[in-house]
Amino acid sequence: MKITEIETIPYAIPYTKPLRFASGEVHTAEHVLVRVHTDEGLTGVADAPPRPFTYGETQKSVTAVIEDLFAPQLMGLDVFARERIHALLHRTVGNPAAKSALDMALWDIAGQSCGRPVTELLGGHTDRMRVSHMLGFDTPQRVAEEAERIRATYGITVFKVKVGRHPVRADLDVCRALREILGEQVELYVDGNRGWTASEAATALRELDDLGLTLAEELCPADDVLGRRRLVRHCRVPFVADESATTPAEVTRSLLDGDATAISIKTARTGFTGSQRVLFQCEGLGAEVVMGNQIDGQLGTVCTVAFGAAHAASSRRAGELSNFLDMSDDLLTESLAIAGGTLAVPGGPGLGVAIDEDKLARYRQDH
Ligand code: MUC
Ligand code: MG
Repeated sequence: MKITEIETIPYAIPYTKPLRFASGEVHTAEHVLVRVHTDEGLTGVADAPPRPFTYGETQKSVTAVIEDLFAPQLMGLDVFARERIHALLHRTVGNPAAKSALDMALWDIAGQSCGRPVTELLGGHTDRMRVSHMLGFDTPQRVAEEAERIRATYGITVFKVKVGRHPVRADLDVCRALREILGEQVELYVDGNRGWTASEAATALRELDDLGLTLAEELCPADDVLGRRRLVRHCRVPFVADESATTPAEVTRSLLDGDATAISIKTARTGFTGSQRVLFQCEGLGAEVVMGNQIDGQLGTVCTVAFGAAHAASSRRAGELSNFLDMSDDLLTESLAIAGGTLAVPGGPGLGVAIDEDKLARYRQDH
């Protein structure tokens, strides 16, 4: 089955509530919908969420690199020649969201062509994941109110708290308020998006020691080589590398060098093929993984839960699957529903979802 056309459709959907964190903030989902068409009439779809502050990609760069470089190289290739396709894509450095969207759209086609969900092709371990909700910067009272609302509405009891502000106290107060108001039954962990120095992070972890945090993510830059290693060595919970370890090679170096003891896997930046490489390496090296969220919409979230649920090691911890709740609208014909603190993988062939063409026409920005 041959690739005949690749569409890149920029679209913009506002957030009802912006997400603020140490390395940036997001007010509008300015993503690119990628559709791969074939000579057998099957079409694969995936979403590319550019994050300029982390990977340097923008909506325009994603569209341009696919249209100008990748699409001409991939035209006419067999959709199942994944290794050949990846060899071509990797002749260009960077551009993780653009490459990942192409990879996942091809898996969508593979699933459709054999009538099975992608999650089964990837591993078929389970059909759902527990959900972790991400809490952005705000006052202690407002963050706690949001967490209470999310727990009451969706049954979510795992929260990732964004930290990395100055003064450090602002974040410590938020974490303490969450524990006091939500009680011992919720799981809390923190993500600094490299906002603190290693010594600020060490002080913060000491101050939060009694809160029972379960993970600490990117509290300081991995480029602060010795400080970061010292921090990781003394951290009592798994220290997660997210944006500092975004390829299988970076993951290996990060774990072997002592820059991290766990890894965040994001399908938006390693697709399904690269995410499996990262996951299997982590298993081989004895490092835990978390399914992370690149501030995905519903289509991106479907990819994350499909991958996470497919393997024992990626479904063990709650996955970050709820950022889409703060979007004012989305593109899928059927909305995802989080209930009882879990999200089920859609059941149909491929990714099991369809794009609402009326909504796409409303939000697309290319005409
Ligand atoms: C996270 O885990 O860091 C913020 C930026 C991004 O790309 O992902 C988010 C969440
Ligand atoms: Mg992170």
